[in-house]
Amino acid sequence: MSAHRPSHRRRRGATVILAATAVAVPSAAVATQQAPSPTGTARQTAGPLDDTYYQDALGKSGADLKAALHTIVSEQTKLSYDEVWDALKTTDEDPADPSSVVLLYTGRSQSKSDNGGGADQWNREHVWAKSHGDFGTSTGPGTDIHHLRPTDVSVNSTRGSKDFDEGGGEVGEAPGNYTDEDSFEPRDAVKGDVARMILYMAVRYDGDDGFADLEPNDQVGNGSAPAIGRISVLKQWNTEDPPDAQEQKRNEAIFGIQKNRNPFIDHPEWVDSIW
Ligand SMILES: [Ca+2]
Ligand SMILES: [Ca+2]
Repeated sequence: MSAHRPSHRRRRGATVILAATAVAVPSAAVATQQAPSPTGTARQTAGPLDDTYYQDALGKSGADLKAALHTIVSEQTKLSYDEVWDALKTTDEDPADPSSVVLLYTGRSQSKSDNGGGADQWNREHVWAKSHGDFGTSTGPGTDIHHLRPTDVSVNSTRGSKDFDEGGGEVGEAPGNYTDEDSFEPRDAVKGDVARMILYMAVRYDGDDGFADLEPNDQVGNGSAPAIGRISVLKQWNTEDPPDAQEQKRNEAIFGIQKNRNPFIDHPEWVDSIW
């Protein structure tokens, strides 16, 4: 056993004592403890791993927060495109049926083994369309499972590389999803998930690792530019569809595989702090 093991920055024992004390103190004192911090606008809610994984990001806002998160999430294990198949079978497993995955846009539960190129099989959708920044499927953004999801092959094809915005005609094969010539609107239950995946990609990829600097903007029709729109709509979706238990569970599963997290699932309020 090492004699010089560094002490943890936060003492687990102290946290436990504080929690026990809070139960006993009068409610007025609790209210005082929970008053907003004087630093103001960046309202911070408690999230998992605040004392460890996120300790260098806490208390920051705007560009400083984005830079801190970039450093944190860039430390990761990277998968090959082939390894993505098996990873998605874990991260997107149907909680009601361990032999199936749940498809992103249709919400359909489908056998894990029914993947491939057939029109109604499932394949690997790049929510940040890979042509936006032209990163392909070599190890990097194209194999980052934070934004890779099982989807119906032909629905994936209908989404294509369109930017995200509201409006259009309903997608026949995927009710609740809408599309027109230049944009795609996912169903309500995954709107926030899509927003948080896109914004994770913007924070993770800053042009310092051989791939383009991915950033959102407020337009559609971005083509092959390393941009996805529209940020004003994504921000709205992040608010309307907050992270649920399933999305949080997926983030934990990815943390086990890639060893990095999507900060906006843990702290959705950071979206408005940065953008
Ligand atoms: Ca959701
Ligand atoms: Ca970026």
